[in-house]
Parts: sequence; C-alpha cells; structure tokens
Amino acid sequence: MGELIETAVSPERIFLFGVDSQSSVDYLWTAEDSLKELVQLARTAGLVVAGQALQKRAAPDASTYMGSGKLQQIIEEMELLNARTLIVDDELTPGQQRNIEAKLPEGFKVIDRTALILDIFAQHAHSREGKLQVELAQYQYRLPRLTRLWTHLVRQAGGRAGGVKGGVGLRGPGETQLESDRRLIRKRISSLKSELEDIRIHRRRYRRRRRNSGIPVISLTGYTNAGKSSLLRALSQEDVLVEDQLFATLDPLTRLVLLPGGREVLFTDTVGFIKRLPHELIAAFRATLEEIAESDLILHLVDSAHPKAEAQISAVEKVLYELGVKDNIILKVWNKIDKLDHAGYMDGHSVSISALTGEGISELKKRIESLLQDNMTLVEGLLRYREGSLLDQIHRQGTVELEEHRHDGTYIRAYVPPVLAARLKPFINISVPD
Ligand SMILES: Nc1nc2c(ncn2[C@@H]2O[C@H](COP(=O)(O)OP(=O)(O)OP(=O)(O)O)[C@@H](O)[C@H]2O)c(=O)[nH]1
Ligand SMILES: [Mg+2]
Repeated sequence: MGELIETAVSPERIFLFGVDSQSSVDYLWTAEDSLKELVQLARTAGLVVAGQALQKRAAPDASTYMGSGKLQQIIEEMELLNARTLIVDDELTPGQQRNIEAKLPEGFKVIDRTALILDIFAQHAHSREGKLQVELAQYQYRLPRLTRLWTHLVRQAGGRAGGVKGGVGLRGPGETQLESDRRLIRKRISSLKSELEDIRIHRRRYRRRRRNSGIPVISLTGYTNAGKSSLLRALSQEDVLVEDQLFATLDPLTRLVLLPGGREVLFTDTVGFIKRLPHELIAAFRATLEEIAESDLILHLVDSAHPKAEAQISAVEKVLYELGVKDNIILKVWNKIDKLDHAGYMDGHSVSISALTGEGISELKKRIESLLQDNMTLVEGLLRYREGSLLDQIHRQGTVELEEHRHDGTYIRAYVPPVLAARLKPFINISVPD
C-alpha cells in the first residue's frame, strides 16, 4: 500500500505551511502548536523538513487555501530550499487541492495533513485488518480528489481490485479515464468494506465469547506517543513495540495480566489519537475502535510532560465520545512523571505513573482492581464440591473475601463479574445481588 503515496518512497525534502486564523485554533492549541506537530508527523513519515511558514489571515482562501501572492512566495522559497513537496497543515478541499496543483511548477506537489497521516498509517499497518482499514481510508479520501495527475496511481489500484486488470477493458464508449478510475475505486471500496464487515462480525463473536468468560477487558487509550505500548510492556513484562514516533501502534495487541489480588484481566493497546484525526480513519478503524466502547474499563494515558497535555486530553475525549464512549469508567493515567520536577497528579479520578521506571504501576494495578470491583456482584453461599470448576472461575475472575471448606462444600463470599454471578445462581444457595 506504501506505493499509493509517493512520499513513502525516499527521504523527500518538504515545505510545511499553515494558516493562523481565528477559526483554526483555540487557546489551548495554537497554529504554531499544530505546525510543530506537523513537523513531527513529517519526520515520522520519513520526510526531511526543509522549511516552514505560517501565515496570519482571517480565514483560508476558499479557492487556493493561501493567497496567490503567498503561494508564489512559497514556491520561490521551495526552489531555493530544493523542496518539491508542499504540505498544508489542514484538510484541503478537493477544489483547493486542484487549484494549488495548477499553480505549482512541473514536478512539484501539494498534500494535506490528512494525506500525511494516512501515509504514516500505511507505513505502520502490518496486520491484514490494519492494511485493509488503511487502504479503505486512503481510497475514501482520494475518491473526491481524483485528478488526471493521479490516474497512474489509480491504475495500480485497479490492478488490485478483485482481479480487475487495469482500466482498459472496462471503459465504455465515450467514458473518460477519470470516470472509469472512479468506478474502479468505488468497486474496490465496496469490496474492502465487505471484507472488513466480515472481520467485524468475527471480532464481535470473539468479544462475546470473551465476555462470557468473564475476564474484564481494559482498553489503553490516549494521544499518540503518550506511552500506551510502554505501559502494556511494563504490565505484561513482554516485548511490545515502543517507539518515539507518532502512530507506532496500529494493530491492537491484547495481553493477559494478573492483578495482585489474583484476578486476570486483559489489556488492549490500540491506535493512538491525534488532533483532527481524519474522519476517514475513524470510519475505517471502527471495527477495531468499537472495542474501546465495550471494554470494562478505559485507561486514558496522558503524557504529563507534554507542554500541550491539556489540548491532547480534550482531543482524546472528543474521539472517545465519537466512538460512543459514554457510560464507561475512564481512569486518567498521567504518564512520564519521571520527566516532571514534581510528584505528578493524583486524585479520585487519576493516577500518576512512569511506564519507563515502573513508578506508580503497582498503585495503578490496585486502583484498577478496586474500580473493577465496583462493577462486580457480591455472591455468598455454599458451593458443592462437585462444582469445583465454578470455584476455579471465582478465583480467576473474582476477588475472594471468605472461603471455608466444610463437609458438604465450600462456603464462599466473593465479588464476581455479573456474568459469573448469573452462572452461579443455580449452584450457590445464598446470593446477595446488587
Ligand atoms: N521518560 C519517559 N518516556 C516514556 C514513558 N513512557 C513512554 N515513554 C516514551 O515515549 C515514547 C512513546 O512511547 P510508546 O509506548 O510507543 O507510546 P504510544 O502511546 O504507544 O504511542 P503510539 O503507538 O505511537 O500512539 C517512547 O519513546 C517511550 O520510550 C515514561 O513513563 N517516561
Ligand atoms: Mg503504541
């Protein structure tokens, strides 16, 4: 899929441009902050930032995004800096994209922030599902932006679209290349959607089975680079990919972790969020992301040493809301406290940790245990010895408060997940629901 976007091929010299307008920023997140993040995104994509410019104007120009004088100035600067690619820190409309392209000299191109993020995703997708999701997002982004310039790329796409070879045999009389390219892309989009739907159904089934097993699922969420994978590595003591890069993780990874009280839980690390996460990506990654809304507990990891931590928090909260996260319990986890010159933040709704040094991790585990307990049902009573496998489950999934071995069975008092409580009902003679 990397071949879809040329920026991935070799270290390319690029020029970044942003508009500083009233509408593009809020007080927590200025146009400069956004441009800084764009530099990081560009580096993650393997590009060399040759230069950058920020222009103050009331609003982006409706037809060329920047004024034509500014564009001319940028082109001259790019020629001096030997940069051929212009990246705009916004999502360009298809019209703006075309109009800028028309004014650029031969061999120059313009891409927007969304295309850059899509490119990083394309480079970092490894699983089959991840690749399909990114491909879908790329085509959906590209379809309305299709111009003649891109027809060679589309032909590659056509070659992969369900055995259709190129655009040739498909063109009807009088049909233009562009129209047939669009048709090919639509066809590919619908086949990708149906493949992803199959995966989604499979995931749902798997989730239901997992739910029935009673093992709680905890989702690690947060802004990209907050340290989600580092935390999973620290919790599971296993090798998990950690990189000082944006969107290092794309494929969800789940690990079984034993909490101090003996309870097993599943932690799922998933794709990070960013300001203005392209909606094509949210749509394409829905199958993966809907798992977050269904988890028993959500950890919202924050890079507490990041100067824009507050803006990142609100960006994450916005995406979570879009994903349908409303009633879930969310625990805020201030990470990277080793980088702070104070002890960090701690209150009823948050804990402070360092995934790197391990500081605060045991406190985090305890907090998780008690939050999960709030969600559990107290059961108490006598369980006959022949129901030994249920007793096992109580130990694995619950917290046992009292256990006495008597002549006719085991007398037990424990907090267990509601699913297990329901299963115990026929076997345990006293139960205290709610
Ligand atoms: N100093 C310090 N660095 C940390 C800590 N946790 C993570 N990092 C660093 O932060 C960077 C990002 O860590 P990751 O665990 O890859 O972050 P992530 O949230 O999984 O990021 P994406 O998958 O890219 O969204 C890496 O360079 C980590 O070494 C921490 O507690 N302290
Ligand atoms: Mg990660």
